[in-house]
Amino acid sequence: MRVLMIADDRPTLGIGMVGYAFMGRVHSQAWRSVGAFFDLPVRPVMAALGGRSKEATAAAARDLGWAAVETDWRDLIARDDVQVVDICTPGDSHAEIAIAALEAGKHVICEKPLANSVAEAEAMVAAARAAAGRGVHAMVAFNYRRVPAVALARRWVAEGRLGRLHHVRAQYLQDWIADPAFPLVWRLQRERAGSGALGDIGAHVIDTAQFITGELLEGVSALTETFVKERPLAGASAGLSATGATTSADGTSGDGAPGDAADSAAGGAVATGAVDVDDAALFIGRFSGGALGSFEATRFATGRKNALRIEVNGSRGSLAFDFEAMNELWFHDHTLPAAEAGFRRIIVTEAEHPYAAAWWPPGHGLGYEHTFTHEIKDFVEAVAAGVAPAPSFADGLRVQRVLAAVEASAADGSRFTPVEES
Ligand code: SOE
Repeated sequence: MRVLMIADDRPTLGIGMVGYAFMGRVHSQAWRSVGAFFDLPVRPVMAALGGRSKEATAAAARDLGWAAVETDWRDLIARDDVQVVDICTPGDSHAEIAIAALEAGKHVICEKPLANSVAEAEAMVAAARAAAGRGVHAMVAFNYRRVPAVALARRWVAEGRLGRLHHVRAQYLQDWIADPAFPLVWRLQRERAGSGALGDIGAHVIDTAQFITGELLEGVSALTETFVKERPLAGASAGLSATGATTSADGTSGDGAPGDAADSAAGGAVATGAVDVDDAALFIGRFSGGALGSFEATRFATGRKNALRIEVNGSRGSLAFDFEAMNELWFHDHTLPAAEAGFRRIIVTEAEHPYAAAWWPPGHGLGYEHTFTHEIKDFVEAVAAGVAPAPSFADGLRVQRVLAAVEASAADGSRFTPVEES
């Protein structure tokens, strides 16, 4: 039987990924698929997967398509076949891993939020700036920028189709921890995650709003709340939950994504722990161009699964997006006569729409995973061209500063004016 070897003389780009829960799984899908749908100048090679448990990491590497396993991320960074380090771990390890990788001359893509504090983010920006001088680049993974409809929204704002912006109304609504029996996974622990809904999905809301408008939030006023103050401790279990969140033997490496099931012993008394992060954050803000913004990030919006929503109102028109209908963008052209105007639905799957030409014929639609493939494609093209990918660590620090301002405002009760009793 003749075996035809497909010649591929492109340079390779060795990838090493740390973490294999929900983000690790969707990043792996992106690394596996990007070369099949985009004509890249280099060929990504999924060289090694890093995780603490040798057995669980080896199983994940086999399932997700990684060639080798490292049980210490330092060894993964040191590998000669790794030129890129992809950080898919909880936020408390982002700074240490990213700085070490950059100093070792490895390009870095790091999941959001960039860090668990402004100080950590500042150190990461300093390391990224030093590395850039050596041709080593870093990107923070705000994947919703790579939804075709979101990228089209930014394009239309930049083209002036909305005119002067007056309002930005942005929400990120989930409901996966509304059940008090949901365990105290790492996303609900300040030490691991830095904050609750605010840093997890509020970071997306902030970055997406700034990305679409091209303006920066200059000041905020906020409220936060923790609705459930005590939760069962996350038990010890192994295996993939429904959404791919992996819990290792000690139950701590679970991504804490939707579906991380509590596996406490059935029937017996369940140990509990205090929740020290926000369950919901609401804040208002003013953008650098003068627009007013209202924002919401909550994982208690029962009935909303992954509803990242944004509406932008301008003098010449408005647009509206909801990730739960991610292939659609609603646009209102306010320059039309009122009798003909109103929001119309654009199906963002035409070849001239961002990223769409790489996939299916119009109307067939994309999903959550494709936003990561687009993100990885843009990252690889930038690194191969020797230019800084976006969003940069400095962009990630900007979001971190907004997160810190929200927390400071919420902590300062003087900003909240009680309504007088009649
Ligand atoms: C959990 O809220 C989560 O997995 C986030 O961490 C991701 O960033 C978001 O894309 C989906 O929901």
